[in-house]
Amino acid sequence: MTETAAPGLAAPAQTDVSHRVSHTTTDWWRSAVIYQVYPRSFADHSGNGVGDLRGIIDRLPYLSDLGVDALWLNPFYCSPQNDAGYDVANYYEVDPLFGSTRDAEELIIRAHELNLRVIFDIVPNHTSIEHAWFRQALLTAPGSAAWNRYHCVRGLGEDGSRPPNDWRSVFGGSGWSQILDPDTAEPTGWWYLHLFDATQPDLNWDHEDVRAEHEQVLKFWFDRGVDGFRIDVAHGLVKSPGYPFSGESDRVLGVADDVPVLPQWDQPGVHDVYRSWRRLADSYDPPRVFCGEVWVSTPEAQAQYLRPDELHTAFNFHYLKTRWDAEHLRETIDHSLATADSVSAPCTWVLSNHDVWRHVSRLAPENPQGNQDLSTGMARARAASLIMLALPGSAYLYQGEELGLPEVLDLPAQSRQDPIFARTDGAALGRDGCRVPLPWTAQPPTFGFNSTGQSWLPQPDMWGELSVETQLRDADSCLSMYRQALALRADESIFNEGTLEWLSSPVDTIAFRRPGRDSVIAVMNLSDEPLTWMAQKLLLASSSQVTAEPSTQNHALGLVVTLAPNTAAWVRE
Ligand code: TEU
Repeated sequence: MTETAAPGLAAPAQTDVSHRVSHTTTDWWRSAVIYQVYPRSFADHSGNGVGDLRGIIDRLPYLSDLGVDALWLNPFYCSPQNDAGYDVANYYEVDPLFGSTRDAEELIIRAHELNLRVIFDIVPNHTSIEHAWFRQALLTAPGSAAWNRYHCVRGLGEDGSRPPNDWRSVFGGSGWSQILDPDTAEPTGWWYLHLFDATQPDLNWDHEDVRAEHEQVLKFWFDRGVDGFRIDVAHGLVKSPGYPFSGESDRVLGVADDVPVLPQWDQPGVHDVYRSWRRLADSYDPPRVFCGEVWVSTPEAQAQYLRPDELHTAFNFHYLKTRWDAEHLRETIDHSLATADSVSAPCTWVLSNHDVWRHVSRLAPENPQGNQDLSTGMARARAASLIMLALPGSAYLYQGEELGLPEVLDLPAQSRQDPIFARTDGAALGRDGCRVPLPWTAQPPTFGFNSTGQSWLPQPDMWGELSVETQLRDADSCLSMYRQALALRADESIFNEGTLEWLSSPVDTIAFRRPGRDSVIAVMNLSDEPLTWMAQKLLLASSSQVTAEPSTQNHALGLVVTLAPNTAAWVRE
């Protein structure tokens, strides 16, 4: 296949796919690096201002050259886009905003040609209000059979004018909306549950239609070659019977918060669903895989979803939430590895995604003027990512983190589309700041995102210096670090094996060895002082703020590696 250069980019170097986890490795998911593509902001082939599937196809060579093993695409199915596609109206059709079903099938084929696996997204907790099931229910009296696929419950009070209980929406406000009479538009005293936006009615997973239909959706895309699914809100499908009050406070759940134990989440019945889905995935050759979005209170609770007859992996949000603190980081890594190991599952590591502040900004301290110190944030993010890629298990990269993109905090209110912003009347900014379209070239106003100059969210001026084009030319860029780390990770078999051994290191630093034929040591300096480390060879540094000089002593390890504050390195002893 001749590789064409993506618009605005030089033709990529001949892609060497030999080093990647081979396509025939059925347990590729145990150590893969999976790149999250947020289709609406990745690349816009059609020029309508929103990214699309052909934009992803155009840039598959970029992803292959980056060195990732697989892609995860956020939803692109038919949807009114009230929650950026997480309000699905029809799984069997690609929304025209993103292209066609044929484009999706071609994307899978072209990715496989580059030995990239493809994971789609499934959203089983709820549908869109425009899904055929909900539209059918709206035409019938509340409480009738058509409503049984959802949570349709009589309200409290004589006239049912109060919600059935105190369950909240993750996006703010009540988790219930009252059903109106289809003819008179009068309140009926019946309510439907929506743990997210009011346009995302929760499905009733006790209903056989709901279970059967979702397995049909899995088969439809498995049969078209997709290698697996990321499961949205995997912890939410089954609700506690009788809708007991939860005592939940009225606040928007943020990523920094500890996830409370509530009756609407993480119920035991959910595991039957995934045991059935696992049987279906295992019936394919090669077997298909699942990664669950499981926002639960502890790693132990998450491990229940990773038993050998359930999901293969789940996002390790406990690692994502770790503070810039050596002891907390060490504890979280050990805790994560131990709980995943308790069910023979691999650990996953993730620092950013489409729901949380980008980690350049999350790790940026405030400067004396009270603003974000993005320079330190970038240094810390590069170091944290280098350490993440040295950990045993699989890692998820969110599009643009390889460019060191920060959270965009000053988007104009009128451009924001996250329902969290609207439902909280702007009290919570929501998630648009981590969803700004990517910069491919240094040319404003859309920096190579498309050629028409419009994008669904405005891109900041700094996108030019952070663009792919700019960073490909800079050996010390963030992008260059990711490319080198992924190439080394693929070539050094030790990263696919075993666990890690902590090494003693000064306070506010961490160091661990990945044992193997030629063991590698990963070191990170979270302190405010330089750290020196003796080594034979400096394999990779998080930035040029890590230097190496021959030792003047006749030390067995001939190299003195000096790590400035907020840097990391891979070395060989
Ligand atoms: O997110 C589920 C979810 O719980 C997150 O919203 C998380 O709790 C919160 O954002 C942390 O700050 C999934 C999708 O990732 C998200 O984009 C969707 O909006 C949501 O489900 C509804 O489908």
